[in-house]
Amino acid sequence: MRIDVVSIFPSYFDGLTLSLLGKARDSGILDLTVRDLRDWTHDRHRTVDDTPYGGGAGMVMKPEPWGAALDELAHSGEPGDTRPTIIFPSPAGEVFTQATARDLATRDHLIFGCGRYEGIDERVFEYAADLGEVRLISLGDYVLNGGEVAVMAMVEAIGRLIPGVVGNPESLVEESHEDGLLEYPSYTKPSVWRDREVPPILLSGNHRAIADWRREQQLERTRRRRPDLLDD
Ligand code: 6GU
Repeated sequence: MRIDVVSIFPSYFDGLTLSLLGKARDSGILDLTVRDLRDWTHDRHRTVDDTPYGGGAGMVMKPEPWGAALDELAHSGEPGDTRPTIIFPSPAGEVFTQATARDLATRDHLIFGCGRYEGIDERVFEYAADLGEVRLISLGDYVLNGGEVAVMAMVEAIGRLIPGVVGNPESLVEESHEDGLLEYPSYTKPSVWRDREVPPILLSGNHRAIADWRREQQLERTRRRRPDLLDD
């Protein structure tokens, strides 16, 4: 999979060289490139924002650097090139879930455009729709200063679903949200720690009983912490 990220703070994404995603990049499974939006400016100050038409607080990202960036990144020039999925992180978008991550992990080419300030000139979204499928995606109902942290989260959630990125694929299915429930509690040695015992069933060797207990724990936790996941 190819992922391009465009940001005015590319160093935010240095963390993506670490750990599993770093390995996926080294091995060629994940072709991840982070680009500075200012590379597509032409003035001395490398300007990416301007005042809003109609007035109001703050600044708006100018369309020209975004247009040039999308033109360059959407057309790889390679034969058999497909249209990219172009994602703009936005608190006004659809909410990102594990289902979104699963969907996006099947795409050949993702482009993430990180907005800052009061947002990006609306015409950029219309233009992007000529180049690929546009998605506005939010991390949840709270406000961040820009899309960078949201894109870090999305790239990690999507990247670990690409075949070969997580060494043991079984570890993917036993996690919170993969089956619509929160995950069961885990324990390791010692069997008694500071007077606290590991639930005895886990030491019983009865695999059927352990599986039943874990499922019950998942349901109980989900009922208590996230009843919204059980509606419908
Ligand atoms: Cl994707 N962007 C910003 N700026 N704030 C957010 C968000 C995204 N998701 C939740 N809050």
